[in-house]
Amino acid sequence: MTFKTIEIERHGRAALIRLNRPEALNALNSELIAELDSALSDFESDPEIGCVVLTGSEKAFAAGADIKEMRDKNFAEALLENFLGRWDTVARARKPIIAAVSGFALGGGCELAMMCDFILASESAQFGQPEIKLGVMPGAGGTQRLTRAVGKAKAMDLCLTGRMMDAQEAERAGLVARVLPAAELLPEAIKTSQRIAAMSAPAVLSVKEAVNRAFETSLAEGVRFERRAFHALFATHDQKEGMAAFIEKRPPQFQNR
Ligand code: CO8
Repeated sequence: MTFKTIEIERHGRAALIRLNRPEALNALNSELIAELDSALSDFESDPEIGCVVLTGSEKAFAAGADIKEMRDKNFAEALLENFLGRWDTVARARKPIIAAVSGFALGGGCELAMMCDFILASESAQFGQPEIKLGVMPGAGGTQRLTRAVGKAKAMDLCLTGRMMDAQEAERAGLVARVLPAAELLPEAIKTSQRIAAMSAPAVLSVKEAVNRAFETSLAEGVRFERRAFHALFATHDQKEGMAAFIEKRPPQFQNR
């Protein structure tokens, strides 16, 4: 399938989705969201793909929802067409998604990065929720995911002032997993994605589900959930293979990838 606003590549079992609207700093319009939804849904159901990288350009991961598309919308239109309702494909994906962020990740762009499972950032990355400066507020999870990632003080500071946070601050605050030199960002993101995609898929999906459970439930419930998921993995061939390979000092040959 050919897309107009995104590009896709395959790197073995890792897939790459590159947002590609350079004329608008990758602003997220309906067409881009629909194409992203379509590409991700394909990768979700493709057994040859184990992990996805989502990236933008060197200048911008995404500078937010498309302001030109939004400006004339009224409440009834937004409600009836479920405006931006298709955004959460990224958040609902079962396979891991890594955001590789260079340049601006603002508004909906920052929210999109936060829907991914973790963020690798280049030294040029800038994160922010500048919606307040447009007379609105974050609408795709910004007030919730940012607060969980960086805590109340910094989330309030960013959402109320609309200021940007650079990569170093974002890493210190816990929003970003690792900061890399610009030239290393994409190679490292793809390598990381391939590394995850080489693991046993039931273990990968279970880890993702269990870590996400930490944000939805109490500690005791989360720990119970984790133990059940851990027990369940003993029903897989890959558990036998992974442990045998360790004892026999050889690389594992996982079946369920
Ligand atoms: N929407 C539409 N067009 C944009 C956007 C955007 N968000 N951001 C940049 N562009 C366009 C500019 O209009 C410009 O187009 P043109 O050349 O035709 O004038 C082009 O991209 C280049 O932009 P600039 O000339 O402004 O580039 P600069 O390097 O001078 O500045 C900035 C870069 C600082 C990133 C600046 O472009 C900027 O402030 N952009 C807007 C950032 C913003 O406010 N983002 C939040 C948008 S609202 C939002 O995301 C709400 C999300 C709500 C929910 C989402 C739902 C799911």
